[in-house]
Amino acid sequence: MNSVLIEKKDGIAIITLNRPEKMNALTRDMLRALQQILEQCAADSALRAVYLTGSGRGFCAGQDVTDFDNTESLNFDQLLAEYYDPVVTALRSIELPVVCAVNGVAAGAGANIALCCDIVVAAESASFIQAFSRIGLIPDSGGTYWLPRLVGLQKAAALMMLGEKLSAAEAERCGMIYRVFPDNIFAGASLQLAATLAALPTRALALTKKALQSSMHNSLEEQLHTEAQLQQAAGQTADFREGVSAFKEKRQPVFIGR
Ligand code: T3D
Repeated sequence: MNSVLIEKKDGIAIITLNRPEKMNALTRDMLRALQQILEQCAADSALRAVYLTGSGRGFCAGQDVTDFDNTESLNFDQLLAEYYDPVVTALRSIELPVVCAVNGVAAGAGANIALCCDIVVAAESASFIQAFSRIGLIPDSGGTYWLPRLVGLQKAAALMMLGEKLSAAEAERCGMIYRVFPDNIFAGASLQLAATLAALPTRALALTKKALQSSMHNSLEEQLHTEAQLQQAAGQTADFREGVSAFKEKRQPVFIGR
């Protein structure tokens, strides 16, 4: 059975972490598979959105802790560079909106992979745990980059040092995620969000993603310059022409993603 599933439907790449009996804890094979799937998605011009979720009752429990058998000889530098960091980089650099649908608990690297996606939604029963301190590690997979930017330094420090479980409702309240959906409508509502994004002007969304990423380190002056450059690119798309025509003709635009 594949530990990461991919299905392409209506312009959406639905990627499912699939090791439900272990809460989708990540093995090296899974991380490699995820990297390869994201590379394929980036190269597929028919895609308009990515939807990442987990199978079973968890989203992802982070690194499979049973792989840490010989703790003395682990080379984290190499493990992160080879397995985790490429996943984070791929999710950030893919020129498609990425919805992360957190269907259950997201712990350790599982939580941080979720947080680096563009729009994170969660089922009401889901939760987030920066589990690293519980086993004597530090947060990785970009967690120390995203979490303080999302919730502020104080809250990030407390969540990461204490390793406490945060409910989906609290994660929404503090700005860690976009939205919580009741469990009974979560699958449909989160996929509908991806479908909505897939019908929008894909190039403009990709350029928006790029602009937001730059804003993390730019000065205002630099960011204004970046916006001007990216707007110039958006203005060259067929979707921009369609958006303006549709407005003038008082009809709904039909975007083609180019
Ligand atoms: O470079 C590197 O490699 C380092 C990178 C590190 C990144 C990290 O992610 S470090 C953090 C690793 N993650 C954790 O420490 C989380 C460990 N898991 C938990 O705390 C809990 O399992 C959960 C809070 C996620 C879920 O709790 P619960 O009570 O809902 O479920 P459970 O019964 O604990 O788990 C169900 C099964 O999944 C169970 O297996 P079993 O006993 O039925 O055969 C459990 O052992 C397994 N499982 C859950 N998490 C992991 C796991 N197996 C391996 N690794 C896990 N991380």
